[in-house]
Amino acid sequence: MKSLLLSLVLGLVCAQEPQPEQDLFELSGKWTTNYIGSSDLEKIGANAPFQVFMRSIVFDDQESKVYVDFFRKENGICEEFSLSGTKLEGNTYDVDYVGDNRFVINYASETALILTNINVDEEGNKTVMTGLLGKGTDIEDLEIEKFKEVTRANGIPEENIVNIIGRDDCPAK
Ligand code: SES
Repeated sequence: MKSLLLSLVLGLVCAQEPQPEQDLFELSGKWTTNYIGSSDLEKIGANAPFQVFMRSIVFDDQESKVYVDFFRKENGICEEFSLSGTKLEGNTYDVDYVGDNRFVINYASETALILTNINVDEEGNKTVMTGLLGKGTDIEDLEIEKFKEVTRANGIPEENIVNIIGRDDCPAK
């Protein structure tokens, strides 16, 4: 019975998976970082570069661009970053930020974005991160489950998931 329920839940979640070439333009706008999982916890700790407090993302698939706006903390001070990146094939995007980043959107809905980012820093260290972005604090349980699943599939243990929105005291914008 339990596994029946689980497969029903997984089936429902998978059915909403974006197509590889889905235009994400309509999901452009306000997004907040709710959770990040990381193969390296040091990259998402206080004052670390990937403790990213997202504010907005614009997917411009026509021009193969993406625009990401967020805050991070440096020495306890909120610093805003407005970055642009390039869309590669599928839902993969390339952004320069503390090294090179390749991120893919694993799941997209009106209320949640799940992404996986691979960062290769200036020293050549590779870090795999997953992010659950939302429209504020309320995210559906199913979407949190999906995020945990994506995180697990990337080899990131559950104890490496950090609640980011709870630490977000940077300007709302
Ligand atoms: C899980 C990583 C969160 C940071 C700025 C490059 C990396 N979120 C995006 N959306 Se793109 C990106 C992050």
